[in-house]
Amino acid sequence: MGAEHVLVIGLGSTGRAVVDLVDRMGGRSFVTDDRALATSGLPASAEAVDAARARELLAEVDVVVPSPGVAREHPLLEAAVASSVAVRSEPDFAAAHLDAPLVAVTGTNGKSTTVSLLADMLEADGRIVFAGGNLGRPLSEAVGGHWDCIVAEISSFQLEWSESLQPSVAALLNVSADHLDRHGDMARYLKTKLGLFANMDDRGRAVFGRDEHWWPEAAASVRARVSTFGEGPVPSGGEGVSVDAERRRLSGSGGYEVRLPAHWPAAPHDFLNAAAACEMARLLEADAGAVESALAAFSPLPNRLCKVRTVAGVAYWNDSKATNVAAALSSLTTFDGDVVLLAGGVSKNADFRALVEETERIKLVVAYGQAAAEIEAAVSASMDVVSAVDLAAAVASAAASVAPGDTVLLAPACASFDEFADYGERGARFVELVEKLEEVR
Ligand code: UMA
Repeated sequence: MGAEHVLVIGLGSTGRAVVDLVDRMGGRSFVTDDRALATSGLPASAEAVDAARARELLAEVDVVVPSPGVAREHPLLEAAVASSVAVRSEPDFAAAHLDAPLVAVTGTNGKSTTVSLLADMLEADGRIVFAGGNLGRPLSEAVGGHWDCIVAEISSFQLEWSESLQPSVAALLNVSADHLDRHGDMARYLKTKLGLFANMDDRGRAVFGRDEHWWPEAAASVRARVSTFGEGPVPSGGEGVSVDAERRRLSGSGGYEVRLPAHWPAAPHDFLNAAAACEMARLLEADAGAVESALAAFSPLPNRLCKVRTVAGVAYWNDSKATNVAAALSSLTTFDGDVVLLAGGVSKNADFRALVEETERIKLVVAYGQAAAEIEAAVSASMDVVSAVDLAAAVASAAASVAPGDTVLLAPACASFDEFADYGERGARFVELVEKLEEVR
């Protein structure tokens, strides 16, 4: 790269990684944020600027890199587009400087677990792997390292300004209603996700969730060779892997057989995440024994359906990462019944009526936070609902309504921003509240 001049919008983990990369490349960056900037730790080549100066800089910079949380309607982005300044997502910007093969995973749910699993599988196979992207470490941090493979979780936000990503293997796991406040409707959301495959040719490998209705159409629209993962058998003439939940096995094309460990969690999405990672590992020619040992050693990521503790015969589970309705439903299927569901936060234009599918399992919904009234209106005709002002009140309300044998599940089906910085902070607060419960009972 020449000495590029870059305007970065947002100084979160993405913005910081970009200004550091520009610095390493000998370029100059300008960074602006709609909140008061904490600029400590910025390299000397980076300058914090206000919105007015950022707008003037559009005439000077080579490229604008927005943080993923910045919506398309942001005035600076609209101005950049109007003045034909190049806008690139951070993964695009970073990938242009990466020389290791890129394996990219997108989808509504299960991305982080699948990426972490795949990275573990490839490491068990002896490869040096950078695992990051939406998972936490921006791809810019991988530039300059010596990697055999980059495994990246790519969100729909990161695909919005992506034009040149060219993964050697890419997976779209599943698509269900999420982030519709940002993408408008399901068709646009799916189209954004499929953008991940746009630059792949027939040397690339595309992996799709076979139990998803859109996959045949998606398969027909990409140039990469397609394989699939899912619960039923691999379609004849096709390639992929199937889950045999009964025998706890994954059976892949070409006799690629992998046993799932006895402690592997039994929810359908857990098997599917393992199958997706296994199929990508198979395509990357990882040894099946290495895949098996990585599965045996894997422990679930924090805030993804973890049991916090049992208080007075009631089990409390934290699935703070269930930030949309499909993830909450998937979480619910893990339990046999008598679940007190804590759902709430910021709605993403989701249809909460889908929760009614699980009426049999749900004993009570505690709807809390900004979306409480919307959730209550959607489900109250079919099940018992109480509302609470925030998460603390929701936990207190759940604890007052339970009987021994019940399960209290935090699977909010919403974003957390009305009360917390992110789902991690929400999960940590839930754990804290549950830890204190015994004292107040
Ligand atoms: N900001 C503005 N104006 C805006 C929006 C944001 O100035 O209109 C500023 C904020 O004031 C803040 C900064 O931008 O200072 C934050 O940027 P960001 O929201 O893009 O967050 P990052 O810290 O850069 O983290 C992002 C991802 N966040 C989002 O997509 C919202 C992280 O994914 C990701 O781990 C990280 O990049 C590294 O790649 C989180 C996430 O919630 C986990 N992702 C969504 C999801 O998984 O559903 C997509």
